[in-house]
Amino acid sequence: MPEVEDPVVTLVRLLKANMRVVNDDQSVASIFVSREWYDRELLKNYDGQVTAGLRQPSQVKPITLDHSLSQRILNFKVDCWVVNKSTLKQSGNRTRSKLREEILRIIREKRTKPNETTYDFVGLSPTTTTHKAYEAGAPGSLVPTDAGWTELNATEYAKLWYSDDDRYSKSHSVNNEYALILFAFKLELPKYDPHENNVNKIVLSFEGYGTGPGGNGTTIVVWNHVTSAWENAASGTSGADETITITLTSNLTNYIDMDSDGVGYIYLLAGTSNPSDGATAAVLYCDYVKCVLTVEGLTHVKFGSYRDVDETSVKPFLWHSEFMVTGWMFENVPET
Ligand SMILES: [Ca+2]
Repeated sequence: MPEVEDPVVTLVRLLKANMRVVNDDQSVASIFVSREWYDRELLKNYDGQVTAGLRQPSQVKPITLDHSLSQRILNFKVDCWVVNKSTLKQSGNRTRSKLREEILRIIREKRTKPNETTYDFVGLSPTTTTHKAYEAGAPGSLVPTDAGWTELNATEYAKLWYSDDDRYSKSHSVNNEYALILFAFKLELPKYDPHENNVNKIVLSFEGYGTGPGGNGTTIVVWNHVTSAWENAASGTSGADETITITLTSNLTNYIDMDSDGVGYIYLLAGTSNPSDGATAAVLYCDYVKCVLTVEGLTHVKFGSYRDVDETSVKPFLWHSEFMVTGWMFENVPET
């Protein structure tokens, strides 16, 4: 059974993963999202800071007569801060307005899935240090650490950013060998609270298709680092875009490979279902790929009140808004 994740960790991840504040010059504002507390030093390097914590009483409410099923109601406080400074692309007050709207948007849009995080390749390139993509041609599946993998270049990465029918393709024409793509998803983990044990569902989706002399088809598999094997194969037989999905709900830690720094990786391998015959190539096309993780615990969030609490008696001005956010989770606890 997965462990219940600290709800503050879940809320911080939700805000962090979805935060998109765009400056007036179209650049993306740098927003630091963390647990409490506010750190004025941090604002020298960031355009804004957002914190979340449980600073009000929370409660456990029985749902059934015997109290076995209960609802835990969590009263969060979320704060955002911006200071006026010369490096801001717009006034501090304007950045704060955008940040306030962004927090309102995220909580409302994700109200029934605050515990779900989508990892995809949007904006990534060989120079980024999150998820990675590699290609190879081989007689069978290669392990994630195989020396035969070549990382995609920047142009190729960009083709994975969106589901937009702009596809990366790997063509391979060695007899009896397959075209392969490896995706390494790097999970967002809080430094002191790795959530490997909190994950209760992993859904991997590959959008694309494969062709070969023996017919169309794509096969995807996920890496089990305990058995050192590719498992849970799913496949499609289309010669045009289709989405192939692997859904995992048990033994999940076997598929989250933690490195020595406590960072978790999930590896997905996609390949043509048929090899090349040496004359006609096996070609694998990928339009978009994603990994969706769900954690145990917080399942709903909604807004209470919010207000601005600026500090204009100090220089530089500190633009500050605070939000009351209610979250809840359901728990089934047997009597002992
Ligand atoms: Ca694409």
